[in-house]
This record gives sequence, C-alpha cells and structure tokens, in this order.
Amino acid sequence: MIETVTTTPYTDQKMGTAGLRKKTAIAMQPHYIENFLQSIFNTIPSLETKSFLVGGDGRYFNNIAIQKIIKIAAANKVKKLYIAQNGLVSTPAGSCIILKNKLDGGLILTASHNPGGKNGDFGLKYSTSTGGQCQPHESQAILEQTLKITEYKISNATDFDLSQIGIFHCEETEIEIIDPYTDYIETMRNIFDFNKLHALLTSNFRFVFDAMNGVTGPYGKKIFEEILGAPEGSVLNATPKEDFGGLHPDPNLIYAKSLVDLMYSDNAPDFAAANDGDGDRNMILGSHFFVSPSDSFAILTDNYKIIPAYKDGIYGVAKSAATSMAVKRVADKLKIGFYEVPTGWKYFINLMDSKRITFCGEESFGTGATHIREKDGIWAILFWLSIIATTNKSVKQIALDHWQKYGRSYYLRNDYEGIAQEIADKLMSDLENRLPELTNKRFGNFTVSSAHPFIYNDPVDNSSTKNGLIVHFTDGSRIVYRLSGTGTNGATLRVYIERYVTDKLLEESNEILQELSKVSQEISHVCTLTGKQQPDIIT
Ligand code: G16
Repeated sequence: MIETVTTTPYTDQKMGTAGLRKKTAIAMQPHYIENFLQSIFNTIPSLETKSFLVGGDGRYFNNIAIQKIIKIAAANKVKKLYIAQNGLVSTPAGSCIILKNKLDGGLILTASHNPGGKNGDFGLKYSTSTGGQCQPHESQAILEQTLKITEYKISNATDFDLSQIGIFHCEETEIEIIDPYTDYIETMRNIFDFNKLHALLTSNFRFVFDAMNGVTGPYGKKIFEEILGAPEGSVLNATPKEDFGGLHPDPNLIYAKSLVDLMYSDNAPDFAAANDGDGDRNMILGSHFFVSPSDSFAILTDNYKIIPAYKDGIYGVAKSAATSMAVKRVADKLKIGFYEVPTGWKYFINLMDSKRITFCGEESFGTGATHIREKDGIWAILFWLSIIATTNKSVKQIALDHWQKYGRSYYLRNDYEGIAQEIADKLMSDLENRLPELTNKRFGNFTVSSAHPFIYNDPVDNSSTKNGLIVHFTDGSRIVYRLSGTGTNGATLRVYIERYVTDKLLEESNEILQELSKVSQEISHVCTLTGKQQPDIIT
C-alpha cells in the first residue's frame, strides 16, 4: 500500500561541500528525511527505469533512514535498489559499485569525518551515474524541490531484514541485498601488485591501520589481514559503530591521537594509516613522521610508474585551490596536465570523465584516481605501501627524497570554528572588498603580489564557481581563506597557509609558518571579528 503524506518544506536542506549534513536530532525531525528523499526523486525522470545503491558508514539513524529510502523509492516506483548488506558500504566502494554495475546513482548515508551518535551528525551524499556526487546544478534543483514540497509518497510495508544477501520486493521495486566488498577488492587487485604487497606485509615490516570504528574496518580486515597477510590485529578499531565508539572519526593529528602517539613512541611501527567514518579520507604516518595530505598527493603522483595500473602513463592531476602547490611542481616536471578546482570532490568528475586527469588530491586528507569518482582512503594506503615495497625506503626517507628533489611546501590549516554565520559572512565579504588594496603591501617579511577570489571555470561544462579568497606573496607563499561546507555548528573559517622553501627541509611547520599565520590574522581581521585569539584547530 502506498500512502501520500502531506508535508511542509524545511528551509535548511541545502547541500554543502559533500551532500546534506545535519545534527542527528535535526535529521530525525518528523518528515525531514522523507522530504529530502522525495525532493531528490522529484528531480529524476523515469524512475521506473532507474537503479540506485543504498548504504552508508553505519552511523546512528542510518538503519532507520535506509528503511525510509526503501519505502519512499518503492512508492515512487524506482526500478531497483541495491542495498549494501547490513547497510554498510564505504563511500569509495559505493562509487565503485555504481560504476561497475552501471547504476543510475546512490544514496550514501554518511556525515563522513563528523562525529556520530544521537548528539553527533547525520548526512546523506547523493551520487549520480557518474559514480560521484551530484553537480551544483543538480543540488540546486533538489534544493528548489525541498522549498516547495507539499507531499511525499511512502509504502507502508513493514521493515526489511538487511542482514542476508538476496532479492525481495517492496511494492514493484526489486530490492537486492549485496555484498559491498567484492567489487571494490577486485578493483584494488586490478590496480596494485598484490603479490608485492603480500610480501611486504608478511615480512618484518610493521603496519597498522586505524579504521576509527568507521566503515572501513571490515574492508581493512579483508584486504590487509586476510588477503595481504598482515598479522591479525593490524587493523585497529575495526568494527563499525553507530557512534564510532565515541571517536571523532577524522584521520588527522588531533582526532587520531592514539595512533599518532603510537607512531611517535619508542615502539613505533614502520607505517600507520587511518581512514575517516566513510573511508574516503586517509592519513599517512611513518615512524616519528607525519605526511601532510598535500605532500602525500605530490609523492604518489611522482611515483605513479610503480603502480601496474598507471605504469603506461597518467593524463594529469588536479587539486583543490586550498591544497598546497607541491603537486604542481611534480606535474610540471612530468609534463602532465595540472588543474585547480574549488574544494569538493565533485569538481574533479568532469576532468576525470574527459580524460584530462588521472589523480586528484585535497588538503582535507583526500587522494584518489579515476578508478572511481570519490576519494579513496584504502587506495592511498595501498599506493604508499607499494612505494615502500618497491623502494625499500621508510616513509620519512621517501618524503625527504621528494623534498630534496622538489623543495618543500610547508603547510598548515587554521580552523576557526563555531563562528556565527553572519560574522563569518561579513568577514569574507569585507576581506573580498579589501583584496584590491593588498597588492604590494608589506606584512613583516612578506609582500603581497596579488590577491583575488578563486574562480573556477570548468573546461567541460563551462560552469563557473567562486570558492574562497587567495592572497599570493612575492616569495611564492600563499594564504587561502574559505568557509567550510561540511560543519553543522555555525560557520568554520578555514585559513590555509603555505610557504615554499628549498633549503630548510626538516623544520617544524608551526615554526616555519608562525609569522605567516600572524599575517593571515592581520589580513582577515579574524581576531577582532570573532574574539578568538587563535585558531581552534590547527592541522
Ligand atoms: C568533503 C569533500 C571534500 C572536501 C571536504 C572539506 O569531504 O568531499 O572534497 O575537501 O569535504 O570540505 P570543507 O572544507 O568545506 O569542510 P568529506 O570527507 O567530508 O566527504
């Protein structure tokens, strides 16, 4: 039986950098998710011919939301849903399943690296047949639907058991519960030399992977322990939990603290990595060494020939504007294409589909390639392990060699969190208005060479996007300002600070960037406008 339920719009369902992200309590309001799902379906023609993947990172409220998706999709006459067994699929594996099975898209329930649980966050990433998240014009169309919705359709079927692989129906819609691992693991096997990796992980090389109680625990167990032979127990926090066991599943120096402490202890393993809640982010650590995401991306690119899938060449690379320039130096040396896009993996999709690029990377702990249309935490780890297995060098030595060859972009991101939206908006618009006056101005040892908003003109669909403000200095240093699009608590100002040097290669980033951090405050007036004397988080 299909019911038509009368509803009224919620006015806060605009998608951010990566889908809809809300406090769980907000997402649990009556009709909230129903409105959003119906709004998505309202934008998709011929639903009776369409198939979608459904799954997520296992966070609180996902199971309830998945049942709603099944019933609303069925009421809207969707042809078929592929549901990940137990509702668990990583964001990269989801993209892989959509592409391999030529699905029309997916509803991936995750707020990524944001905390979970009743008091945490809930999220939904809507992917299309590209395997990646919807484009800005598509999210705009969905937003418009959310603002005028008056009813949604839902089946009154009882809840379904998602634990057994198999096929059943809800109304006319076919529902197939699928194994979320096989397609993804096969894809990894086709990219990397698993024999070489097996030899490394069964040697005396000490490897640790922290899944942070997110969805990549079972993927990590299967790939690193069962297939590649790492000792049992190499995968930490391997069971997906609704509240991530109280962890903030963001793989960085602050939130993956126990892993970082281990890697800086006397008993440090050779290599450690962590993923976020939905498995698209990665952090790489060596013994007493942290690889910044921008450096990691540059190093992977420089070593592309090591990987069987890329040995014949790569098209080019792209990074978000906020990411350091390290990879550009590699692209220039390799004479491959280089692109700079706004923050958000969706902006890489056109470049990948048009074969302009093969790899992409972001400062926000994301790296990936054209095998899927999302960033991929496990892919990055397998790539790093392949470099180590081939070169026989430590993580630190690999990074040092890279810096000796190319110089080093010292890099920090300063986050000012929980700012009132009006203040954050004012800060950005005032700063944008002041940008023209900054050119040739001197701040301590740094002189501004140019300052402008970052505007991206997509070479494929000719769309234009403005995202963030960039200040360039005469010595090549840069400061980028932008507001985060993934938070759920007021606004977060992100300030990305970068300085390129060729001599002092093993200094502390904090020290090298101390003066520039102060300059970033002076230029933006952040302290006066927010009352904060320093960033809340420095990564
Ligand atoms: C998402 C996007 C990334 C982006 C990141 C940070 O990652 O997919 O492309 O870099 O958010 O965005 P912001 O600076 O706006 O908070 P994830 O892992 O949260 O899906």
